[in-house]
Amino acid sequence: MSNSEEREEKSFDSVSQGLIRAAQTADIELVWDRASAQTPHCRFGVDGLCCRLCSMGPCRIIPGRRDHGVCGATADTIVARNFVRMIAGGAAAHSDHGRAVAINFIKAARGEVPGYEIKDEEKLKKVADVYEIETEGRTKEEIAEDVGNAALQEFGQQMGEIKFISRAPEKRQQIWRELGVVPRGIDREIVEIMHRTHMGVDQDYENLMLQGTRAALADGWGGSMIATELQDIMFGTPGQPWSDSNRQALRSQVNLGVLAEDKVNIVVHGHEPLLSEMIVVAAGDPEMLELAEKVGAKGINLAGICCTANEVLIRHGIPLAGNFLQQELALVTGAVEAMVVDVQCVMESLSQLSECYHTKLITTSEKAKIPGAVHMHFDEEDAINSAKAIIRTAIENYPNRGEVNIPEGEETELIAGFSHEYVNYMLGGTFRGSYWPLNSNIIDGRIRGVAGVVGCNNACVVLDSVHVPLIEELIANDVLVVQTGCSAITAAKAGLMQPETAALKAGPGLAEVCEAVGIPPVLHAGSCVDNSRILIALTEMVNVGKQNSRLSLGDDISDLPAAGAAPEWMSEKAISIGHYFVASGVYTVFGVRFPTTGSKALTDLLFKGYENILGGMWACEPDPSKMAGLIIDHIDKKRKALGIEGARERVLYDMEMRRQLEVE
Ligand code: SF4
Ligand code: MSK
Repeated sequence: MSNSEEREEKSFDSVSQGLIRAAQTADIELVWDRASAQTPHCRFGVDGLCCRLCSMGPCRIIPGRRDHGVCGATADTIVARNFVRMIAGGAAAHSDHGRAVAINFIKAARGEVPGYEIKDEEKLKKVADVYEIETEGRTKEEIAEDVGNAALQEFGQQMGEIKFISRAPEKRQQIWRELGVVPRGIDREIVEIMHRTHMGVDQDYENLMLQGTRAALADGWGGSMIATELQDIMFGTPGQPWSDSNRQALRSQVNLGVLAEDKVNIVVHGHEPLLSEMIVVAAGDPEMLELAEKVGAKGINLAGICCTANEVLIRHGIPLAGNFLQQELALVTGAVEAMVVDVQCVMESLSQLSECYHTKLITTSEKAKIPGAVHMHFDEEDAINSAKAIIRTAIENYPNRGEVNIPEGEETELIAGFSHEYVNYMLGGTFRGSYWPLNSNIIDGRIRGVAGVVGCNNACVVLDSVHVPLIEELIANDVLVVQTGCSAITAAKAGLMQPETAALKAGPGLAEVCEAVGIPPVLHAGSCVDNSRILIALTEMVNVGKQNSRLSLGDDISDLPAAGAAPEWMSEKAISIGHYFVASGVYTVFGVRFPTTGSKALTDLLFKGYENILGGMWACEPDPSKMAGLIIDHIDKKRKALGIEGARERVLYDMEMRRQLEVE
């Protein structure tokens, strides 16, 4: 195989293939080249069997030959410590995001950050209710300040329980309390992992996992949920923004073809929407547009990468340039005047790559600087002017543009913005918004079950090659798919987020429901922190059954015919998300590989034992069709337990079916 064919094999998405070829012609190194240079990966690292927690090590376990580290630590201890440290890393990232949002939220309520406001009063009151904050006779700003303070104090809380735990089904809360894994405070659980995994502390893998579980719950039902809820109140809940007349999902476009040849292209990348929201506002400012015209551009074109992209998509319809592995390819188009990054999932390679093009790589967070990038501090207290300064830098860079290679006409349509509130509204209507039609359609078998398919891309697997076939097979088998993160961007690129997809690719039952309601069979719910929306949606499905026993799907999330997947995961955040889903009672399948293979005892606990303890459990399966099979089998098992099974064959979504669809 030629070098060129090898590189094409790195992407399932043809737009990316073209740009990978362009980079190769220009002799430019990309993520796939570095991945290839790193293989074969160190086996100790892959299996989680390497410990470098003290300077008597690093210690590596070779089963049967070298079973202990210098201190006597076993494979089970070493693998568990590494795994829970991954949870701590992921939970810290999401939660620090949530903290930044909470601080800004308080300032917005006090009127200290011009440009930010309290938009969604309905949601504010709901969240205030959870925090037991008085709302009667108070202004939205007064309520918001109390909500912000209540949320912020949960990061440093030392005792008691974080409040959003009370939103989970009662049975779930009881399981957590009996196990002693209810988070006391968000930061406390993360710090305790770092303490317990220090040399010579917690050396019992099951006990380590209890703390891993508590920290993961502090992420999903804590930091991530705070980020989602407060962002919605400040920026508007997707699909249900601050006005009944404006309830709608947003149409947009996806893939690198959204870059414009005749406009100043600014790509926002990272995770926190505090800055990108202001960039959206400033990009429409007449002063900025006039400036763009002066340098010969026909306007300013915003697009996003990764979860910052998802945030501005679901609230403003800003197009998605691409997912995680496409960040370098955006620069390879030669058409990006500025790539503006905040935190998380930003590759350091962008700095070297930007030297090959005219693109200015602009870091904006004090927490995330990159040598070689231009740092323009984003000051929330002067947000609009900070955003304008960044946009001005991009505009001034437009005349420096050289040859461009935009894959024009290659963008795909999508609709997005399926927050839990919008799904509620779509299913039940304005006056009786409810999940009851969803439960009803599951009970009568039109919808087989629900799967949350989320997570990253990973340079160790062909870009998008696991996400797309998995999702296609799930919907062909009447499984409604809800998505976040880079996986959502992948499905959008494959055209799966268009309402027409239901008739073309979904099974007959799911297609009928989607056509009746007017939704695609694959719903874009937002960014990584918005996985908390899926927790609330699952809880709502349980609650519907409490209101009407004929619509019951059990007493707990673990009773639902539902599952989760991260087919091409790569980050610590994905592990934290996966574990809070498992701890919430969800069967969760990861692709690529799993970082606990060095310990049979720990892997058995996660993959089997947890079913009896937590109701949810992990699985790992790199093959998309086998992964779909695991998810569908699990959904069928839950349907059977609920007494709502019905004979149905699994549709195997093979290449022939895919070819036929393409011909049609
Ligand atoms: Fe080795 Fe134990 Fe030190 Fe880890 S903590 S590096 S296993 S001696
Ligand atoms: S951005 S964590 S690569 S989903 Fe949320 Fe994508 Fe994974 Fe980052």
